[in-house]
Amino acid sequence: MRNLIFILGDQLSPDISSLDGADPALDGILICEVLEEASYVRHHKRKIAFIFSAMRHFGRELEAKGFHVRYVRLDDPGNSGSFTGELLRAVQILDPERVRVTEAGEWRVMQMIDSWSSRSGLAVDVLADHRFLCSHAEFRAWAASRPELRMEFFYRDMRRKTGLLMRGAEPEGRRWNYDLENRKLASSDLFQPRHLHVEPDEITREVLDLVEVRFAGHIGSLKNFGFAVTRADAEAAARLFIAEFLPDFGVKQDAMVSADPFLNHSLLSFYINIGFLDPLDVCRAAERAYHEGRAPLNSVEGFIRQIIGWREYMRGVYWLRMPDLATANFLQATRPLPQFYWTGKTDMNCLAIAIGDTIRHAYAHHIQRLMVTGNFALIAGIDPREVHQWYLEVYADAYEWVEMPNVIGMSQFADGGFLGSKPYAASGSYIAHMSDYCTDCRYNPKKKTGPGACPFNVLYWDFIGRNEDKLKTVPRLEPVLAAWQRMPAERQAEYRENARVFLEALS
Ligand code: FAD
Ligand code: DLZ
Ligand code: SF4
Repeated sequence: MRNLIFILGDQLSPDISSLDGADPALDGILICEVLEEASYVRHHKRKIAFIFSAMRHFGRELEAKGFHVRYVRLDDPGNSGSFTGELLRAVQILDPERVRVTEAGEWRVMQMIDSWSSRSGLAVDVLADHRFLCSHAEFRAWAASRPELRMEFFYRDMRRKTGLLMRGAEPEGRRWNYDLENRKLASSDLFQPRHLHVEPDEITREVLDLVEVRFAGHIGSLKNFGFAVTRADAEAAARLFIAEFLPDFGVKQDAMVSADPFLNHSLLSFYINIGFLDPLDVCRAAERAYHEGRAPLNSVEGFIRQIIGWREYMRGVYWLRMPDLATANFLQATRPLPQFYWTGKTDMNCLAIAIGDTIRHAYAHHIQRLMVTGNFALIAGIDPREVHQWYLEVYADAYEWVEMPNVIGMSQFADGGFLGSKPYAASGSYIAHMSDYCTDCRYNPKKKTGPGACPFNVLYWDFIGRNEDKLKTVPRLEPVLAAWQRMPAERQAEYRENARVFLEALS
């Protein structure tokens, strides 16, 4: 065998760089389900089932192309349980001349890959991951050329680089960003189309049985599992999104509705992150919808920005800042994650719904992640490491390279503002304005302190007061800090005391 090509569970694309120039007559493939990956954090059951089934289907796809695929199942006798162990076993059995692998998304796995050559005695070719628009070197150079990083400027460069929504050197419509038009409220809509649900086939059913038994203690349930586990079905999900949901994606993107966990979000992050969908192809399809009059500019621009802007920016920041990002704790938050994050059992209705959706679907949309579960953890002073671990476990699209900068940086401000220009802290009035959650809550979002006051109100001002010195470095918080400083001392003390009592009860 010439090359042993190791394909990791989030590299399930025929265009992955490790397969460039691969020849079924000369090269073999290794794909393996290993306990270490499934248990280094206790992933949601749906996440493990999705990844294993997707891996099994992809293995079949490569076999159909004539490749020799060494596919190691979790329960195969002799499975060593780790990537490195499986590589060494495969090398012994298949006797390749070299090993090829596309760089891992996660720092943790790259550390393993770096040891493979010395451990196997073979040359290991580690190839860049061309699914991303911006290479590590390009991002480093971009970051080095400016005093502070801001996604908006990075995004504009990605627009120029791809030509997406560009008219020559000018952005389509003469504006780069249409977010101002996108902050609308939404309500439950009986005529809302449904997102794709794929009935499990035999391969998926077998995986569901395995996960039910082997990961019984992990969060979530496998009931009504309907993820796409093949590229073809993921492409169908993308087409459905563009036809049915993209037109109103923009206006609904910041809304939260109790009866609709998905609204007009794409639910494509699972498939993009695992390699089933190419991010640029999805953006080009959205751009076509705009040019053909099937979706308005505010929606298409907003959607494209999330992918070529935020997604690429997060990956860039992750690799720029690792390994220090993992332990960043600018606000020195130390409180343990409340138990209700694992059950959804809390009388704060917004959290009960966002966490309930998460447990049911291994999914919550961006505003729930940022402004409900993330916001609460931030203002309650939860240890960012614990928050990070929760997000990595519970979402089916979570891989450290994208989850960690979103959590540690954007949501918990633990990087001190390296990635974003302000902490996403908000009181109950934000949630009351953007959602229908408060109408069924035992707390009152208008009440600031005292019995029945929304805990977000109390915690918000406690957060500002508690972190006053550290937040002085954040220009966008100047008006909020000024409001805190103008507040009479008794009022400040009331917020602090209410928060103390609430947090004590929490722990
Ligand atoms: P849509 O709303 O339809 O957005 C379209 C696409 O844009 C997404 O599929 C995704 O690929 C991309 N995108 C949007 N926002 C971001 C972002 N901030 N960072 C990276 N990509 C983005 N995304 C993950 O893929 N994995 C994670 O583990 C993850 N953890 C997050 C944790 C927190 C605290 C926050 C605030 C955000 C996190 N995100 C994560 C980003 C975002 O919430 C999800 O990408 C999005 O909710 C996925 O659902 P969707 O496909 O319906 O997205
Ligand atoms: C998330 C995950 C899980 C649960 N299991 C596996 C697995 O058994 N085998 C595998 O190749 N990949 C798995 N993954 C995805 C990997 O964790 C992911 O490829 C790396 O984190 C990328 O750095
Ligand atoms: Fe959440 Fe406060 Fe609204 Fe209740 S009142 S749902 S706790 S924001």
